[in-house]
Amino acid sequence: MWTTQRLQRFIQTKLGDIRLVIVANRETYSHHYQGERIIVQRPPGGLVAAIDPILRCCHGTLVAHGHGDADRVVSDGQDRVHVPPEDPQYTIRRIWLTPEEMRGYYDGFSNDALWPLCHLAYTRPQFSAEAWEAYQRVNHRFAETVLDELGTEPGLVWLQDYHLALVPAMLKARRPDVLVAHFWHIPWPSYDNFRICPWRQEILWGLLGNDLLGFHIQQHGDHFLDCCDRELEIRIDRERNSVFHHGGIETMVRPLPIGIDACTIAVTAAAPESAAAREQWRGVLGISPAMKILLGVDRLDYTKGIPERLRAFSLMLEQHPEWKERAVFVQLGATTRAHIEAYRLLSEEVEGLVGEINAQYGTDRWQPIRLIRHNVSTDDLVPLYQIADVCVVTSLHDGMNLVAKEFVAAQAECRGMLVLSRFAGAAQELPEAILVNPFSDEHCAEAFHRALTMPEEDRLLRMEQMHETVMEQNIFRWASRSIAVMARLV
Ligand code: ADQ
Repeated sequence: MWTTQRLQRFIQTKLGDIRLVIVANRETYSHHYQGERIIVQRPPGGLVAAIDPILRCCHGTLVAHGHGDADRVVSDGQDRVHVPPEDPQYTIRRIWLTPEEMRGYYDGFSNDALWPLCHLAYTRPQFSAEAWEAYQRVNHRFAETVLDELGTEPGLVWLQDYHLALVPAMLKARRPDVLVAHFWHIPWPSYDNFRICPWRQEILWGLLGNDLLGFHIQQHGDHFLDCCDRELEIRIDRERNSVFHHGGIETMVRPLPIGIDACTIAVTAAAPESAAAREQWRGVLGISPAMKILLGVDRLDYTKGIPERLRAFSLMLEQHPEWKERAVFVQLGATTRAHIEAYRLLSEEVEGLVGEINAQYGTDRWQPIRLIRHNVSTDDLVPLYQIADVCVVTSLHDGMNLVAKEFVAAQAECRGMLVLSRFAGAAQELPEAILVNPFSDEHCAEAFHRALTMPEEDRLLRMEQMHETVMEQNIFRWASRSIAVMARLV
C-alpha cells in the first residue's frame, strides 16, 4: 500500500537532490481577511486534493496564482509563504495577476474555450483573440517565475492542467536541461472536436515542450497523438506512445490515472467524531434513518450532468412512486466560475429544477431534493458519504472524477452503491459500479432504482471490490508512478 512515508522515501531515492517544482493555477492554501483577522482556506477541487499531499511529502515548491485578499500580506519579499500554516512543510511561490489578466487567461481562454473544447458536453467553446493573448502572456509569467525559482539548479518541473499548456515549450526554450512533465487533468478531445480551435498548433507545440505528458486514461492520450499526427510535422511512435519532434526529441504520453488520499478518508470515517457528524447531517437535513439518501457532490459545472440527474430522479419518482416520502436526493453544488455566462445559466437551471420537482412531488413531511450550495470541509463531507445509500456521478464527460472514489473510500462497511457515468475516467477502474449513460434520463432513473433495491450480497461484492481498488490505487501510488516515469528520464 502506498503511503505518505513510502512516497517520501521513494521520492528521495528516485530524485535525490533534484528540486521538484509543481506549477498549478490554483494554490493549495489561500489567505483571506475576516474582519481584522486573517484566515487560511483550502479551495475545493480535485487538483488541490491531489497535489497537497505530494508537496508535503517532498518539501517542494508550488508556483501558483495568489488569489486570496490577504495573500500579499502574509507572503515574504520573494512572494513566498510556507504551508500548511500549522506545520509548514513546503513553499508556495505566488504569482499576482490583475483582474483583467484573470478575465482573459482564466475565465476567457482556460474556462470558456479550453474547458468546453476538451469536454464533450455540447457547450460551445468561446474563442476570443483577446483572451488568447492574455493566456499567452500569463503562461509566460508562470514560465519566468519557474525559471527564477530554479535559478541555475537542475530541476524537475511538474505542471498541472489546462491553464498552462504553453509553459512547457517556454521553459524548454530557455532551460533544455530541466526535466518538464505535465499532467492534463481533463479529457483530451478527438481530432474532429479539437480542430475547431483557432490556436490548435500553438497549444500542441506548447505541450510538446514536455518530456512526459500524462492523462488519466489511454483514450485521452490516443486522441492527443491523433491531433499531433493530423496537425504537425512530427513522428508518432504508437508502440512507445511517444511523439518525436525537433530532430528526435521525445515527448512521452502516458496514462496515469489519479487516485485520492483514501487512507485519510477511511481514517476520518472511522473516527468517533464521525458518528456525531452523521447524526448532525440527518438532523440538519431532517432525514430519518428509514429514508434512503441519494447523494451528488460537485462543483456546479455543466460537465457534471446535474440537471440530467435531477430530471432522472424526478422520472424515478414518477415510474416508481413507492419511493415518494422514502427517498431524498441531497445535492451539494459549490458555486464555481461564477463570472462565466454558461455557469450562471446552469445555476439558474438547477435552482429552477429543484423548485419545480419539489413543488410537484413534495408533501408537508417531505422535500424530494435538498440543494446545498456551499462548500463543506472534508471532515463534514465524509460522514455525508457514509450516510448516503447511493452516490450519483453522472458527468457528461470527466477526466477522472474523484467524488466516485471518495464515496467508495468513506464506505468502509460497503453499505451503499455507486452510480457512475460511463464517460468519467473513473468508470475504467470501477466497472463494478452501476454504469450509466447520463444523456438518457430513462437509463439513469432505472439505475437509481436498481441501486436502491440491489440485493445485499451483490452490493457488498461490488463495493468491496471497488473499495480495494480505491485504497490501492491511491494518490501516493499515482505520484509514485508519475515520479518513477520522470526519474527514468533524469
Ligand atoms: P473537478 O472537475 O474539480 O476535477 P472532481 O474530480 O470530482 O472534479 O473533484 C472535485 C473535488 O471537489 C472532490 O475532491 C470533491 O470532494 C470536492 N468538492 C466538490 N464539491 C464540493 C463541495 N460542495 N464541498 C466540498 N468539496 C467539494 C478535475 C477534473 C476531474 C479530475 C480531477 C483530478 O475535472 O476529472 O478527477 O481534476 O484530476
